[in-house]
Amino acid sequence: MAKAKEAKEKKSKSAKSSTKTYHNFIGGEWVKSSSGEWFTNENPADTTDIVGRFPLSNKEDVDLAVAAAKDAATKWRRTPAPRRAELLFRLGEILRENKDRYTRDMTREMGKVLKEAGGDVQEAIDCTYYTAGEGRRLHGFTTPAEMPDKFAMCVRQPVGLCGLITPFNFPMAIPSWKLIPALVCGNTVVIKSGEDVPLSALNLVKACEEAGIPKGVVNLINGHGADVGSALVEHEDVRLISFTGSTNTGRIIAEQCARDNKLVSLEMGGKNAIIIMDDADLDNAVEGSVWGAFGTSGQRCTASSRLVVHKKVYKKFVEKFVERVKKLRVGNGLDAKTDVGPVINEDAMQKILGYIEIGMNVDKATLACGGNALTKGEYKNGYFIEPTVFSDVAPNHRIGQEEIFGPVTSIIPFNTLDEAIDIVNGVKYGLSSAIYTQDVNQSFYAMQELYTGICYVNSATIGAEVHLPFGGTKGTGNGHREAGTQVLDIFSEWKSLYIDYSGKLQKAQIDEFEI
Ligand code: UN1
Repeated sequence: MAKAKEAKEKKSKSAKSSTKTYHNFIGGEWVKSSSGEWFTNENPADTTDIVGRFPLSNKEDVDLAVAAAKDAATKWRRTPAPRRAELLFRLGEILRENKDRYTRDMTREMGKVLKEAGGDVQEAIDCTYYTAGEGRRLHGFTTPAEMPDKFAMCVRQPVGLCGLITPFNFPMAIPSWKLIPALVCGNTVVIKSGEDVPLSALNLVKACEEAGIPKGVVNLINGHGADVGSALVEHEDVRLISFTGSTNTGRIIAEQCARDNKLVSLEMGGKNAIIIMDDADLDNAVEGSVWGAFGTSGQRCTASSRLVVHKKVYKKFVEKFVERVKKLRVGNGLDAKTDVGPVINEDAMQKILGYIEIGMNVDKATLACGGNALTKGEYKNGYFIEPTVFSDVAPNHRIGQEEIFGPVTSIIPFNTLDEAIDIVNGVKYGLSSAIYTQDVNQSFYAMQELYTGICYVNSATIGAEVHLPFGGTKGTGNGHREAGTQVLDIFSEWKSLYIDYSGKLQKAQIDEFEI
């Protein structure tokens, strides 16, 4: 793993002088890193295609960004929320106008096919419009006080300076899920985006600048998690860390935040499953399973990495599914004919191939199709893996338990709905689940019993919309939800207000009131 990183850094130093150069955004200025070093952003479908070079930042840069966010905090907090929201609506317009350009940039740096990259940008647009509307709501509540001539109410206040750490798989949508609610609530932010996809977050931040969001309110630092991410997490002026990424990193962040008494919201792994009942519309279930398992090359926290299939339709389903998967076209996401793009980098490729190895040689499941890296011809400069299906997987197999985050899915047979529910729930994660059935009783029973943050009926485990809460149970998170109005509970804190207009001392819980 370290080797791949080293190679990448070496390459960055030798990047051609014609390579486009991008900067950090600190206090409203586009600046290089204090080290003066750079890293390159490559197209994972063709690593000879260099998207650009970005500042390789360190703690010093984080300190500057945090100082800028701190300076901007009071003015931004005191800006009326509807005024803050006006800027966010303007941001939504800019994102909409530039959607095609952002989409291409994203496919080039991340690899997902153009249609999906367009969906990712669209999700950022949806999130921006939806959450900007909160500028005229941010509802609190009033409630009666227990004393006469006394008023009680509750309002939201910003938490303060937020560090936002985002992953590679949704390069614009996930930064927007954190940034927009943080801003509408009146916080200032420092973003550390995924180092494999720095351009999409930069496009979002540039659009914030164009929308007129004041200097210092939004700051962006590029670089590696070990340098920039941890400096942000450890900085004493950062009040909240919002993180999406791996469970291991999330745990380290949570431990650090606990020591420093920081707020922290975590969105981590998943091992999502679709149940396919014997009465399901099989063709529909096959289409949904292909989309859920291989969309974004399986690199979604919500990917359908287990297909739990009723024994009565098992053979038929496996046949139809494998036939359909074999037809998927793997290739460069910029080619409109491609169904499945590359995976993000060499480390990811090795990890996924490692799991395929485990599936074959440790779990001894049946490799129903795929299983190979694609390394020749059009694939030779990218990170491509064949869409891979394992059948006859047991619920406790490693490939049935651990998050693979790649184009690999496992088919597990079952006999009864209760058994299927136990299989779905029998992993350490709890993000998303789904059931295909025509039976209303079975679907409601499953919705009740599946212990996940998101549950679908007659569609795959992916496809969450921005106005519903997003997040998971158990090892997926720490109880928070992004999106919806629920995200406001991450980026604001409640303040209870009591106003006594009786003109005398009244003691709650002590004074008696004569009726
Ligand atoms: C993720 O899975 O990493 O629900 C985010 C979906 C998208 C967001 C996914 N709207 O599939």
